[in-house]
Amino acid sequence: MDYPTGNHPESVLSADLNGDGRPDLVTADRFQYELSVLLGTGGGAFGPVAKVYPGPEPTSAATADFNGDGRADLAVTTQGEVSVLLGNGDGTFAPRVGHPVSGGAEGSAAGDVNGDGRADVVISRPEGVTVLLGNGDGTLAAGTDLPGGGYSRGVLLVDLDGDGATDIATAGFFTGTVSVHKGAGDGTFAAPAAYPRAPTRSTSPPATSTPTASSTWPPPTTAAARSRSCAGRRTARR
Ligand SMILES: [Ca+2]
Ligand SMILES: [Ca+2]
Ligand SMILES: [Ca+2]
Repeated sequence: MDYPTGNHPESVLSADLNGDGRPDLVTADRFQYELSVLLGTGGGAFGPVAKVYPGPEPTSAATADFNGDGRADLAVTTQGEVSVLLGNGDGTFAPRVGHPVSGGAEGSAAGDVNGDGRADVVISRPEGVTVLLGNGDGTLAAGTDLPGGGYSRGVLLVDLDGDGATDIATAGFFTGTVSVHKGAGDGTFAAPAAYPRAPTRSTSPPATSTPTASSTWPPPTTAAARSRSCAGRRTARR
């Protein structure tokens, strides 16, 4: 069963937006500049799609209760901002409130990274991640930028080392690595460690901030590489 969304939905999340106990779906439709909200009707089916404006070029959304009213809210990465849309509890949302961030905003995750019981947001950017602590009233404090991630898109908040503090894991789009920022439990994070530990490719982010033809993978085989390969086979025969 297919349900329509807007153009180029880049991500999807599930939450119970209207409190009926049935999971609902939200897609971030990047080039339609909207979210598609589908309320679950039971049995895995969904009602008509509703559109919500989250700001330009939404790429991802995360859900938490950012103002503590028991209703699910959304944090959406848009062009240079994190938009918070407070849920009305019926599947609709109050108008967005934008929180500027430096650089692009790609992936997003919500959780409590400093243990104050208020939901926070962590987003991935082309050159790192940004932590935006929740104020508990639906607003977010100014972001703290952290290095690492390698043009990450995917970002997770999870306690990876079992110390009770939330850590950050990001997937490096260009580096072929997963980066782990271990959390101290107070909203601060250690310098990132990239895995695998001895990457064969550069861990530096690309010089350009947007994907270009040079990011094509796999790279075209060069004449020099073919020559080396042939030389290796000749050596092996001798
Ligand atoms: Ca629901
Ligand atoms: Ca709420
Ligand atoms: Ca918090």
